[in-house]
Amino acid sequence: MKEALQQILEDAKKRLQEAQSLQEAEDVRVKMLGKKGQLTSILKSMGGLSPEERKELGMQANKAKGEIEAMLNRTFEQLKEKAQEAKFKAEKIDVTEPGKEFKLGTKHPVTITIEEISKVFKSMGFTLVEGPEVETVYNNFDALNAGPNHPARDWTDTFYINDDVLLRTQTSPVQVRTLKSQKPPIRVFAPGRCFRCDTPDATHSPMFHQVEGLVVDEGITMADLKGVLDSFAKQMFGEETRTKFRPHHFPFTEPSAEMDVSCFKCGGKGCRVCKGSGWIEILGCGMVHPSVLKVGGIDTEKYTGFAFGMGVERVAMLKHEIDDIRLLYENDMRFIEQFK
Ligand code: 2NM
Repeated sequence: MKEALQQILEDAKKRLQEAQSLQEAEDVRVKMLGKKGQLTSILKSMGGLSPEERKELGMQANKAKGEIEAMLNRTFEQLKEKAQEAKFKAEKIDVTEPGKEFKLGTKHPVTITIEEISKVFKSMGFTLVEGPEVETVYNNFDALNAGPNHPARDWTDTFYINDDVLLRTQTSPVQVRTLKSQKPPIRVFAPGRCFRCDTPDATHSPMFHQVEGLVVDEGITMADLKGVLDSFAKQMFGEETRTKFRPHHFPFTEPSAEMDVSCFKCGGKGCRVCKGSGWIEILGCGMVHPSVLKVGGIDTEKYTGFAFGMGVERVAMLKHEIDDIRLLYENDMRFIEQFK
């Protein structure tokens, strides 16, 4: 029995020295001191011994148990420390390591252009207004003097939701809403997305952006229109820019005009950007038709107004010499990142 105890003690010592993990140490504890452990079975088998032998062996067994427990505690402590150290080592942070590079996005060229146009009109006292992309046929066409037989209303040119609702083909319905909700003096501009049923090509996209503007007050004339838009052209394309107005037709303005700017690339000599003419068509404009003002309940004896509209993609494409509108919607970062 004594030899057996000695053997258990040595065995425990050896196994605990070899234990690499807390689980291995726990396995040793169970094997030696557990209910079915080796030491326990020795204590159980003492029934057949004489009282003296039992006392002697009991003492020795308890001593061995104490020693094993002490070894176990030490081993547990050491292994816990080791595990803690390994954890710290794995979590160590090198504060001198350079930071991970992260990529900041860039603004889309259409957004940049809207912001540039907006800045100019804000500086002239215009207020930004917005309206829904899903509009009534009335606000998009009827209120703008484009009656039931106007060609722009054709279902092949317009995305109709139903007979009375469509995707706006221009931002003018925002001006209609403004005329109905505000009293003169009115000075607003409306940037936004528009939709037309076009097959995409280098210059057409079924979704595009416009910025339109509207001024209504007493005594507004074509001279105000020309002054504001000439000033816009100079702020947008450079102080040396000249403008010219050509007669045109729009259903919602009378008279109507298109404004050309002298080519900001060649200064008017003729180049690739202006297709050799020295001039670039930039926007449509005119004096708001009295029947449009009347829709807004505005007294046409007292008030007059002018309005204008321009394509944002067209301005962006001219400024940055982009030759295909589809490049703006492909989300190719190599393209987008060029406009910082
Ligand atoms: C253009 C050209 C000319 C325009 C007119 C109006 C309204 F609602 F006041 F009548 N808003 N926008 C207008 C005038 C738009 O875009 C080429």
